[in-house]
Amino acid sequence: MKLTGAQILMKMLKEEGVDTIFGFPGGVVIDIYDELAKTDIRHILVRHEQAAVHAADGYARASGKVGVCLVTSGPGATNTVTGIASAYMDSIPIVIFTGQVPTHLIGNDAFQEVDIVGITRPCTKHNYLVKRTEDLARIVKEAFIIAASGRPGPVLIDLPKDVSSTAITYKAPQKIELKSYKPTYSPNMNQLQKAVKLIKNAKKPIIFAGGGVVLSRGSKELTELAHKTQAPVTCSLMGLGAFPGTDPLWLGMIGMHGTYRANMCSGDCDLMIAVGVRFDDRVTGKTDTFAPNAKIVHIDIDPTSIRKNIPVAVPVVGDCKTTLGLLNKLLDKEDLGDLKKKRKTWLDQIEKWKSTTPLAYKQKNIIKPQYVVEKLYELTKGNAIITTEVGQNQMWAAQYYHFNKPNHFITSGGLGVMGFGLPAAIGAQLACPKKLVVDIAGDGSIQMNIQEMATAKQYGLPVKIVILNNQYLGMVRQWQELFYDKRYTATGMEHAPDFVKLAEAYGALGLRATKPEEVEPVLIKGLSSPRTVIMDFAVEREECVYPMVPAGAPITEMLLA
Ligand SMILES: Cc1ncc(C[n+]2csc(CCOP(=O)(O)OP(=O)(O)O)c2C)c(N)n1
Repeated sequence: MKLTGAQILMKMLKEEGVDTIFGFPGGVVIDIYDELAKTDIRHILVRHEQAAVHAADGYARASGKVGVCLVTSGPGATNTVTGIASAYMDSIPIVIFTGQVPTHLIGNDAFQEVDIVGITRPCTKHNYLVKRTEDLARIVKEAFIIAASGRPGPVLIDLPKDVSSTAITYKAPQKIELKSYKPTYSPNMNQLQKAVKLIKNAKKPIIFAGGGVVLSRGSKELTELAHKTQAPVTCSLMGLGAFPGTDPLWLGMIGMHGTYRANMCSGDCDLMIAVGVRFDDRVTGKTDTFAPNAKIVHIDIDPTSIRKNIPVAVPVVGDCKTTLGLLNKLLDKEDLGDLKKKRKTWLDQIEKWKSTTPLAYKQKNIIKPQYVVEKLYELTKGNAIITTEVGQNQMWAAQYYHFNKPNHFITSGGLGVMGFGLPAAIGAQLACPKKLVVDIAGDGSIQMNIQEMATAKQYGLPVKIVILNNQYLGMVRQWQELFYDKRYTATGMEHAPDFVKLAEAYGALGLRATKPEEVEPVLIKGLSSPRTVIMDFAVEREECVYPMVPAGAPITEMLLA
């Protein structure tokens, strides 16, 4: 059977079960688009290639499948880089297809040629330049395996035009053998036994969970471990939802904008069971003062992330879900004693921290951003998928919307990309058409990919955008207020569009609240609409996110208000 590269690509995508591709066409991918149109794979035409990757990212996180994008060479390819770097840092499985100039022109500075494989080498899990049509089927298979297995991540495949258009006799690829790539899923049991011993002896344990728990679908096992050991749980930003935010053992988020009690616990605990985390500097603060009294057990599928930033007593390499399951089984065989009694002093101490310094704000005559997020939580009963932009809006979403389930909080954690939330919401909404999907946004960030309103409208996606409009690049302004004597340089955002009119211009619904009493009615109206909606909330301009750990300080030294 003779097939062109483009036809082989479609065959492989179908075999991988791909049903949705986010993309933007161009000259060197016309052959591929022509074949794509003959399949039942849904193509979502975004308005900017960065958004294609964020949308694939949101789709992957909400669905648990691999997200896929397709863009052209040169500018199309370079426009994807921010999205790829974000997915890489957050370990999100996506496969990005970029067009490339014909093989004989590569290296000639041909029209719209860039070395995208070179450019993305440091921010992809793996990438390929396909030089022969004969290699394409195998490479696509490998790419999907690499993206989704072990520690997931983005894989890029660069497709020269002649590779897509040349017809060859198709042979199905042999069984894929990736010789130097063998992720370790099952942990070393001796290491786990050491963890059990530490758990038995601990007086003041905590569990610190991250995005790895969400990615491995290990929430149930994590919750079981916490209940079994009566160890309170904190999460990184990426881990939110891995443990129920309404559980009595929940401490709140840890780190720069973590809760007082979570940060104090990390300073005081004698055992930290860290699962699927990478000890990012936004979590640890000053590393040599992080968890100074604790023995740390670190469970992670990626051996290179263990001991990278923080010394660890017991390293355990393995899939989080599998490892937590085995740990729970080992603990079932142990006599852990009367844990309620054993933990009393520790849990009492935490209760004291919790009640003396809770997250708090006072809603007076100007809308507080925290109030908007809390109302959103109340009205949605925590059932919405929340995406965020980056900045204060992201932190208030993390602090005031309580996540009880995994895969419901989608945020650019590692790279912190403004402009992530709207395209990610589009991806999540396509993955979960029946769910309510809300992008919590800042007025600055939303303007970075606002053009995706057209995409949402084109595909009839009822995504909701909640703009916490402080007319500032708020998070940077906060740093200027606290550490630069209020010199607000380049952070004023007074010259914004009228977001209500902008929504209307895109054919969406626009709503605005300027007074506290308007918050609830606007949310009710916006959330119940079947349309794409922007809700613009004029919030207190100089509100700050607290607690806050100044960059590089120990995380127990927080500014509280
Ligand atoms: C693409 C990009 N550029 C710059 C930054 C730096 N940055 C981080 S937060 C922030 C302010 C965001 O402002 P806004 O979206 O209005 O949200 P707010 O903090 O006011 O909620 C900026 C500029 C970034 N994270 N991403």
